[in-house]
Amino acid sequence: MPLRLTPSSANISTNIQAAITQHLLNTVGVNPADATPNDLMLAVSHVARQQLSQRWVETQTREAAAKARRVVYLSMEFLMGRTLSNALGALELRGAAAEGLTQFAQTLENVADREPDAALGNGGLGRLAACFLDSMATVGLPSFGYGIRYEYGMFAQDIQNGAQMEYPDPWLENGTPWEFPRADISYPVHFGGWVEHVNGSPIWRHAGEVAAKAYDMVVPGHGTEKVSTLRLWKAVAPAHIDLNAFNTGDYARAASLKNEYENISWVLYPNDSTPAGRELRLKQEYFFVSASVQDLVARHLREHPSLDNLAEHVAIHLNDTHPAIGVAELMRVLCDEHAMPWDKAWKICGNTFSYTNHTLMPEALETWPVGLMQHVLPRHLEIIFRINKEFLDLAATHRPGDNAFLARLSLIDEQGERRVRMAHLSIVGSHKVNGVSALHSELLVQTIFSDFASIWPDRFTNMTNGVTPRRWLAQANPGLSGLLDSTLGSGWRLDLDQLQKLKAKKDDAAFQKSFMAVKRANKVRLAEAIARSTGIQVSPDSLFDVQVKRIHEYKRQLLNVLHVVTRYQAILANPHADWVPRTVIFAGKAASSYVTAKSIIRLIHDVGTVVNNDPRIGDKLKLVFMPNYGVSVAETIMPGADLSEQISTAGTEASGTGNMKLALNGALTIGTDDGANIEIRQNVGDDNIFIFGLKTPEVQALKQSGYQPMRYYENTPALKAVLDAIAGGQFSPDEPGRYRALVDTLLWGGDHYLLLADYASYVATQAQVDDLYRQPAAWCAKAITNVAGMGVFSSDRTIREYAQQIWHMAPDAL
Ligand code: 4GP
Repeated sequence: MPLRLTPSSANISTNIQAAITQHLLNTVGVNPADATPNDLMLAVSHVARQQLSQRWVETQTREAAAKARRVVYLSMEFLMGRTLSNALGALELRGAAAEGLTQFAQTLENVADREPDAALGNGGLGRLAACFLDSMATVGLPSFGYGIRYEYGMFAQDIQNGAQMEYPDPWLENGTPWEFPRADISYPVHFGGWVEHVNGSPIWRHAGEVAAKAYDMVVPGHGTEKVSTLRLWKAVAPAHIDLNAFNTGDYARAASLKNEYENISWVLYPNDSTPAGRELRLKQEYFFVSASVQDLVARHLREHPSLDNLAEHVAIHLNDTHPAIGVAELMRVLCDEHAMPWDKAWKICGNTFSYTNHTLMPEALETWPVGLMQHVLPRHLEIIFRINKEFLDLAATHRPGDNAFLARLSLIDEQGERRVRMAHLSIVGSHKVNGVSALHSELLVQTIFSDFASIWPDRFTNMTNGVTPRRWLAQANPGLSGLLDSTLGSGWRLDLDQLQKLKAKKDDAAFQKSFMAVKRANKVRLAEAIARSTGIQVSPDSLFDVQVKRIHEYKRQLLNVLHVVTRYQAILANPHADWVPRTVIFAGKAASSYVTAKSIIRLIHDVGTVVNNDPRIGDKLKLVFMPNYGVSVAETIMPGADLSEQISTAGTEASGTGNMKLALNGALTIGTDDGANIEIRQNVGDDNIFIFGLKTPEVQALKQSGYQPMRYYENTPALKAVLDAIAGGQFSPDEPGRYRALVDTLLWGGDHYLLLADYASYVATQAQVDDLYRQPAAWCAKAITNVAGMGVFSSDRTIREYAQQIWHMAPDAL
């Protein structure tokens, strides 16, 4: 029976002002007449929270009664961003809230801006997890996301003298109205010690224990009353830990002991980080996985008499290898704690787990030293050894006598310090393994996982990424959303394929006019944001050329800079030519320990300082770097972009999702044939995208034939001039040698990502971009065609594919 506890959102919407006033008085504790924007943010959040809380209770009640099959999505990262606008959108209260706030002389935008981002992720992987939660709730998939309630999320980036500085991100400092602490849901998680075998039964004599406490965030579905749950675990020292120290009056010792335990959920690790603190990272992984497995087992046992049918009721998904220890943990729980025979437990495991790989970068493939694992998780190491033995016995039957094959497949890397390969554990423990774009999935089975694919060809599959149109179009781009609503109706929010119908409008002059007016307004908004965050004035009449993503050599922000300098030199050489004014916009964080990436950020600033202040250039070229890239900054950038830079070396970007967000908001892509760019090209048509550079097989062939970057330098005068200018200190006159090493590395064997090989093709393609931009109607038709072709990139489509092909669940079943 559906529960209805307080007025529905329909009632609230008619009287939201009263509800806000009530929460100001009763929850926030301020006089409505004195309410600040922050108070109002809290009050409106509580109005929404109340509604969502009811939906949460209803959904949970229904799912428990139906003993629903659920998906459990394990992820170290959930890059949620802000919640308020999305929640109001899901409750269809955005208009009412905006209206209600006028009584307090505030706009919804200004109020929503007070909420800090929940930046519990590094980049694409974490944001994908957030889009997936939105889609799981929206398509009605019984689901739980599980992660860590980091006290400090992704570091905040500031720029000082052109250099990145990192600051802590205390997003919980003032509390958050969006979490529901579940005081009763707490599990012990153990570490260390040794294993005793008593009468053949293993007993883990652990040395330490920490409590995992649950904090829930409600994830609202759109167009449905269903919600999903993101359950985040906080590490808390067990009560007995500090008791002794307290009793003897040694408060400092008590506090430090407490810290030792609680630092497990203290801070999100930036990826690409150094080995320092790696033990803590392993503990984080096990901490949240163990708590989540205990939680799902407890839930299962509330609804079923035993764990025998676990695989029929739970699908556990590993978002990359970070939660891979879950395979060993479930085995431990089933065998050691529930006395299940190994073979039976192993079968359940295989039917329960599935795994997504997000990157081919070798340095991102996690391995843990056997010694460290022995120290932190001795019982799990034993289990991993047994899994490995049985797996290698099986593998040997495929290629008898081929020891090299077995060494490559082994869960233990025996070269040098012995290490546990978490990707191998994930593959062996799962029934399905997927990549995140067609190309990436193909490369997985051709390269790093080819040996596994030779044993289990059917285990490998593709699930091309997607993004939620609710956040990335409806919320981020109200102008375009309004235009789509009046042209197509509002159904695209839940059925993005409806955008196809826009194709018929691509040459319609009136529609083009409206479309361009929306883009122009978004560019004005973006220009204002740029001025606020950088102090630099840019013209909304210039072409907004955008590259926003983590800073990484393979993503080739440096190639973009080479083009900017090329253009700068060309304008100086030919100032009266018909230049299309351009504003090149970068944003992104570099891992704090990633020296080259930080040097690239500095170079962007140094080049910008010279170019932006050169009176001979004026508005013809501007270069800006927006600091502290995150979900909220992205929501302002995506709608204002004309050109989307997706220029990774072919074969290196697993998928990309920024490419989808930008095209969905009407930017044209300049990109390589890489990741999901290929599928974007297929969906928008070759004529509506700028593809340049070497293709994946050409990259492989060039590398094999002995790539010589120096030849490109010597044979391409423009390239030589650019590299000489950078290396010679033209952009760093205060320290002329600042970029010498960066350039020398490119020239002398360090151009691993083939910037020099792709340079000429890139620059020539940028000229085609200019040519098209000179023809506004032709440009606009292509931009509209891009939006029209993006239906397939909704994360609803992706989630339905996961549900059908991997998790074996029917969306909307309840
Ligand atoms: C990213 C990939 O680099 C990106 O291509 C992909 O779109 C995204 O995952 C989601 O699948 N990887 C990461 C990471 O963010 O930390 O490995």
